[in-house]
Amino acid sequence: MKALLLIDIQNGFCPGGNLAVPDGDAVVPVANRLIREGGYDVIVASQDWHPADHGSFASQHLGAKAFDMGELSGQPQVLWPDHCVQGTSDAEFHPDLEMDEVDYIQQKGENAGVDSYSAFRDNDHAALTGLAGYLKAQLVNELDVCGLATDYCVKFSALDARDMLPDIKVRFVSDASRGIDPQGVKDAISEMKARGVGIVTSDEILAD
Ligand code: VGL
Ligand code: ZN
Repeated sequence: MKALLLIDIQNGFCPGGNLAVPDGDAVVPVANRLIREGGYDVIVASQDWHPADHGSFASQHLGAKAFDMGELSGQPQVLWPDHCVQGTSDAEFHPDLEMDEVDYIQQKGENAGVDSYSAFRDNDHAALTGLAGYLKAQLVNELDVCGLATDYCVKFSALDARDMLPDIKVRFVSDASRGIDPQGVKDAISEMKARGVGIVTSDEILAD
């Protein structure tokens, strides 16, 4: 069974959003083509879904400003602008993303005390989201990962898929993803490659 994992294609990470990724909305038409024509049996979308007082927000740290380094749950933490707060339009999926074909939505980042870049588990690895169990139950053996942002949630989700589902073939779809920092994207791609994640384009997938 082939699955597509769409990471955080939400207003907050697109132009006009609170944590806009450069060119973030460019992933939407590519994701839609994969949804329609990619031949997937299972389609999952993750949704960054923070309480208003989430500890990853710079606003929750005295004297901090967005993009400073801080600490959360005993780990170094980039302090973000308030983003993807539950129930706000910032947290909604991009309006053009074709959600009709999405089988499962995995929300994450609800615990104010820890961040969750990965759609599989919190950054401290203490709590699982349930996504690994869902994919196993669906007998998924191939997983393509894409979305926003390459250097954070996409990378951590792809690496956790490798760690937590070692029998699944995992690929990163480069043109269906955008990152926050250009060097961060390069490093993320090297790290994913080194950990056994394949790198593909949507054209390669659609040509199969
Ligand atoms: C993300 C930073 C904070 C992401 C989420 O989706 O990549 N990045 N929260
Ligand atoms: Zn977040």
